[in-house]
Amino acid sequence: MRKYVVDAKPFAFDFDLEKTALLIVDMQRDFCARGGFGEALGNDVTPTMSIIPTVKKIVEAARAKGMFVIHTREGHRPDMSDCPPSKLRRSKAIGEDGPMGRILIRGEVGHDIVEELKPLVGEPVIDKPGKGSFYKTDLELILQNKGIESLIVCGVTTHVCVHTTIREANDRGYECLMMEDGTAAFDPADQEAAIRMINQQGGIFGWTTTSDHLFKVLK
Ligand code: TIU
Repeated sequence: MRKYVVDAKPFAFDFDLEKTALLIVDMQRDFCARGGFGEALGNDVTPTMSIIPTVKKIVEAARAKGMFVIHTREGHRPDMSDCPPSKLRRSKAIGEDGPMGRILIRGEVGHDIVEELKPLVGEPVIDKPGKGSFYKTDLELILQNKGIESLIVCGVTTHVCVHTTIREANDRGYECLMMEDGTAAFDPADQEAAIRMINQQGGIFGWTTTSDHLFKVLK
């Protein structure tokens, strides 16, 4: 048992390091670089690119403490047989050719995680077809096998894949701490709203904090 307590909203978040995983959601070029899915949807990717150094510091602090680290990637098979027609109707760019290869397709440069946050050997990478990290993946099995009870969550975008993942995790009994400066939405208004939606009502979906508070305890 290695207990830590982080200053957080709406109140302090305590976790056992041995039962906690750092979950890094979709830090892919398709969301955090120019010419990817994010831009194809009409967004400015400056906010998602700008958190890369902070997420890097968070993952390095977690690794230094021996915390379990998991990465996710949103995307589809090259034949797109796992892409619901309903998703494609509203996100027509999926599968189209872009400057980083076919958009949101596994194996393409744009689909992969940004160089700065490259997973290390032994860190699972969960390929997911949807916004949530639990839907049609083996994430829950991996967490159960590792005895994980709490998740520290970083990644993009806060209001879409990070939120969906935290909501899925809540219903499965996991306690989630979302990193305010280790997550980003394309629009700062969505970022602000997404943070509030997690920690409101006594922590309806969990806790939020900033990296300075986390580094105070993971030093
Ligand atoms: N569109 C948007 O904000 N996000 C996504 O489509 N996927 C993720 O958040 N990863």
